[in-house]
Amino acid sequence: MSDEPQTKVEEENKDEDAKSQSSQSSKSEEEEKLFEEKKDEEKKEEEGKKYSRPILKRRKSLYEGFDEKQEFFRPEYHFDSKDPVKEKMWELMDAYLPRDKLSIQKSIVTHIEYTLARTRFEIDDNYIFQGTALSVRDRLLEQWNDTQMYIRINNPKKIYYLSIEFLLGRLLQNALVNLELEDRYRDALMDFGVKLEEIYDCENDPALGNGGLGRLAACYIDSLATLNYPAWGYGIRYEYGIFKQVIENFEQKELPDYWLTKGNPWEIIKLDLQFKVRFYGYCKDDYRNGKKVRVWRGGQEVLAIAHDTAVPGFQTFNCNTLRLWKAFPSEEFNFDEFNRGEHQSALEGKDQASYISAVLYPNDSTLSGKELRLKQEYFFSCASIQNIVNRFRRTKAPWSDFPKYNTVQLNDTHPTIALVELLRILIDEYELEYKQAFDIVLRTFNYTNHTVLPEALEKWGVDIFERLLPRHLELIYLINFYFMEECKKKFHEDWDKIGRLSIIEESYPKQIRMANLCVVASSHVNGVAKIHSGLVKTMLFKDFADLWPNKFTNVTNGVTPRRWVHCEFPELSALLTEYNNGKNEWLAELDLLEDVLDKVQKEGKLNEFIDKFKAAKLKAKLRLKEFVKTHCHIDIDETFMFDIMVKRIHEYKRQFMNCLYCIRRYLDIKKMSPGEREKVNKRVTFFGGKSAPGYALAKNIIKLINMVANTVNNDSDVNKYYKVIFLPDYKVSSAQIIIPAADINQQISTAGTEASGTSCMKFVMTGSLIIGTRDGANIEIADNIGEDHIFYFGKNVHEVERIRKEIADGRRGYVGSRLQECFDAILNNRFGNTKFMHDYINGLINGGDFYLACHDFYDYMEAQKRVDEEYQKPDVWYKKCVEAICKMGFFSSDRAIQTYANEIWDIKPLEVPKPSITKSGHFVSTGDLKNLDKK
Ligand code: NBG
Repeated sequence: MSDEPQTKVEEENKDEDAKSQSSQSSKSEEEEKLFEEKKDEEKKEEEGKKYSRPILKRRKSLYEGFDEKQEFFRPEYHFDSKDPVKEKMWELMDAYLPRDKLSIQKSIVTHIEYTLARTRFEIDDNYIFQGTALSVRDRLLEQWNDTQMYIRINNPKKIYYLSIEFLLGRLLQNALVNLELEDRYRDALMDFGVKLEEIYDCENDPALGNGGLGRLAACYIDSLATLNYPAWGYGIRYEYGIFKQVIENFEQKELPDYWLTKGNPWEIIKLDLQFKVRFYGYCKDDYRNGKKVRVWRGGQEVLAIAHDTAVPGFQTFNCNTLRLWKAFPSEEFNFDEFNRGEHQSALEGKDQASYISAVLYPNDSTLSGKELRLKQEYFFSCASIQNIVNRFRRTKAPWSDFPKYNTVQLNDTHPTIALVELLRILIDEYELEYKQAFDIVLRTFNYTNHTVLPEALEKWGVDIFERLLPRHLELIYLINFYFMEECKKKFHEDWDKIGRLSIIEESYPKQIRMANLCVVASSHVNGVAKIHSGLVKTMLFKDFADLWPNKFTNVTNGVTPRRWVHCEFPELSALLTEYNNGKNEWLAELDLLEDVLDKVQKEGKLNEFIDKFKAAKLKAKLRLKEFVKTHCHIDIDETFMFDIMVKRIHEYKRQFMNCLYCIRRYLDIKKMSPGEREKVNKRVTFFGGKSAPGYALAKNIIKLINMVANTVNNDSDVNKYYKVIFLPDYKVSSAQIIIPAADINQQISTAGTEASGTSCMKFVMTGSLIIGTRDGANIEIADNIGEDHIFYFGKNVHEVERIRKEIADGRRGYVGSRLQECFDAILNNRFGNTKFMHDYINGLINGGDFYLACHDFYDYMEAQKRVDEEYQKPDVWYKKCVEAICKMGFFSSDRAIQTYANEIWDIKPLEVPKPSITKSGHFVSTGDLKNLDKK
């Protein structure tokens, strides 16, 4: 290849390279300066202030400046042996699909007729959705195939993100945005008389997760692709996602969420990519080539079959894989039995196997002990590890290189068994010595902790393990044996401490502490916010931190601005692009918004910017108003302040405290004269979120909220000034309507309980302010946007500890008259028969206020007062919103992934060649392609 640039894209890159070379001379000086600045920033960070802004290579559109008719070609590969038949095929496959409107339209109708077999006379929006999605998928597949091939040839270190949940949300818009084709498709569909936005609404929302943890995994795979990391997400392809919530007679009812009613246009089922997963059975010693080995035999085998979804990055050609495993029976259907008339038993094994991946478990506290759940955990961990091991073995590198090429991130403890599975494969199948095998495991795995609540820490009874995974239990004992030896050397006779460190809890029945196992066998353990990581180190895993202080670290969570700003709030996205010189690169580098703010201020355009933001916010509020009308049949006024709290319902998150405040507000307005009422800051308080089906208190709180809402909304003295709405079935797609409409959002967990919380990031990025405690991500948001931009209240984590002790000693139990009145309203059944809350309230009053709902209430009311006052000063309010939006760069999931990559995974990006405008535009030299098999 000559040195001349072959394409416009390359030419631009070359320019950049040249620029960076010509600046070599001054580089050291500049570097010096940067280094100094960085040191300063780090110092600030130490002080708990701002973080150091990374210097990234600027992103830009891949297609900017090209005509829609421009043809793009694929990279060519050099092969050792030329096969004429293949040459012909390759020639036919050498160009990417055209991106012009007509070609897009043709591809949509072609899919409707030839893939979906629909006649021209019966095309409805659902078919248009599917045709559109399939047409987009075609484009994803080209990128996906090229990326996978490029990764295989270059064999870089890979990151595997194991998560039992991926709460993806709808995929069509996200794919179009990342492919930079949203406007083209909008135009294309407009010619069919169809609005793209209406087509988005036809997509079922894949809700394969409970809440924050699953959604985080979805944001992270988006960022991994965007930042060009060779990454795989591994999980379970559930048939039923988290249940659908309906409210009947004020109560939550759960309906099954079969999300595949319209099929799933995105997934690629790889029937040939399957692994056997064994359960039950027995272990015994055996001899292989004269060597004693341990084998695991018998039991039941099921097949895990790969269901892949392509994960495109934004403004890059890289496209990664989300691989979800679905369970199938491993043996063929038993025809003999069937013919003998034993229909039931012939089908039994088949049913049992497919149960494994059928349903996502809601995060009940009663999960432990559910055998099917442990089966799910092992099922996907085992298939994923086999897949990873096979991929590695193809490279023929020695086992000692395994950690050099692979790193695995455990998203919470649910996939912990994966590390035991790798150990098992290394020892039992490849006959490595324990020490070497364990060292490989240790250097490969990392673990993210997502909660410090003791009841949410996974433990499994030894008995259930013994039955289901007998060999894994032996290996866990072995790990623990060596670990305990180490502890004894270090802590001598401190048996309490050693007991706490042990992977096995000597309770009755004995339990395996999955979190301890993770810590022992991972190189890094991280929390998800600064305060949370601190608690992980100083409380939850204090004993471990004494042993291995350097193992513990923090990676503050982040969210993807592609979905959580651009897709959910298009008017705001357009505004930010407008003020960023018409360029949307801020979507890949959210820090740029700080420059936008500086520029707007310097040019004296801040007021104009704020006015436009206000207009955008109004549009978002009107969308929510419409949504409320459709789903709750209630009219709300968009000029009211929208006050929103959406998240899973849990005692520690304190929706109950918010509900008490709703009651307080209602009682106050009720007592006012008409004249006084006119001065009230008009508000709608929104709640949304699901309770785990078995969590009685959370369900009662939902019922109470709905009953209070019913009273408030039907009271003509009050409803002109205040309303309360419970938004049913909160999920990713409705979050995208709800979040951007907020003026204020509530993040009010008891300090020290919410590991991070990520909705607060989405709220602030779309221009609402937080009323919240010094907990989770709130703290770092305040550090970044300024404390005067958040309505803080409540006891901090140290005070919480102290007060809890006082409560326990019987020295505390304060309610006070303003709160007592709220309790009385419930106790006197003012909102209907609310007897179901009486015991709980009496418990609180009598010293059971573990989450400090009473103790924080007065301070909370004060903060609410400040919110009301400030909202009445729109100049101050909206300025704060806009400033906050522009200072949220730190909370992009791109930053979070960058941190994992640098500090935990030690992994480099691998950028796939961009499409070329000339044939033979660029070459990728390969070795012997024949060695690269399909997997
Ligand atoms: C949740 C925390 C949230 C956090 C998410 C993502 C679990 C176990 N934990 O605070 O409660 O934002 O994880 O880290 O679901």
